[in-house]
Amino acid sequence: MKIKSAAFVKSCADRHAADADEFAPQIAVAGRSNCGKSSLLNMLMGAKLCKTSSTPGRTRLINVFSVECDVPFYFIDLPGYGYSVAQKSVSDEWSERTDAYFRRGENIAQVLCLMDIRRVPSELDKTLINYLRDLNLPFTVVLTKSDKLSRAKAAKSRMDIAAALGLARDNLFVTSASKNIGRDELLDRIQCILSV
Ligand SMILES: Nc1nc2c(ncn2[C@@H]2O[C@H](COP(=O)(O)OP(=O)(O)OP(=O)(O)O)[C@@H](O)[C@H]2O)c(=O)[nH]1
Ligand SMILES: [Mg+2]
Repeated sequence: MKIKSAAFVKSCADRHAADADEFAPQIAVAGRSNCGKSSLLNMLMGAKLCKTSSTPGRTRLINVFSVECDVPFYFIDLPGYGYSVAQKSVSDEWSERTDAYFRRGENIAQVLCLMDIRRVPSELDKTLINYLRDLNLPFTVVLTKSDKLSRAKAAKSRMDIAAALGLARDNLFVTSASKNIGRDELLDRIQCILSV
């Protein structure tokens, strides 16, 4: 799939998270803070539209982007979870906002669950996956930062993470935003999802 253009639409703050509902269909991006959500979106959209940062917790709002292509859709950049156990209020805030978002999620065509390929899935990662299963929301796991590992190590990590999550290996996409790896495969997958 070729993206013709992409643009920032709006940021939705806490109490106005429902403002995201009017956009359809949506491909939402979720994952731990700092796992590379905003960077992956920039790679997919071919433009630096999302703010990225080495400081975890950069994205604190629900950000909406419109994508022009054969099957136009919206990317939703969600705030990351679990960046500090000490800041409980922040994670509570995350759950409240995203929980409300997912529960209303009739326009969600797919949730991309991003995970750093170098990390064993955390309890929060597993919670997210089980939570999406419970809500019957379709998801795809996207492994990020594959440039940090050799090809062999990346392949092994993909297998281990798939096993830890109880998923088939084919359901996990390997990507690198800094090396532009996995872009075409993931965009084709998104096109398939949107075309059904
Ligand atoms: N080497 C490498 N670094 C990456 C890659 N993707 C993201 N990063 C780095 O990881 C850090 C976090 O990236 P972001 O895209 O801001 O992560 P995020 O998940 O949006 O973070 P929050 O908004 O805080 O939840 C930044 O320093 C990025 O440069 C990648 O593919 N390879
Ligand atoms: Mg971000």
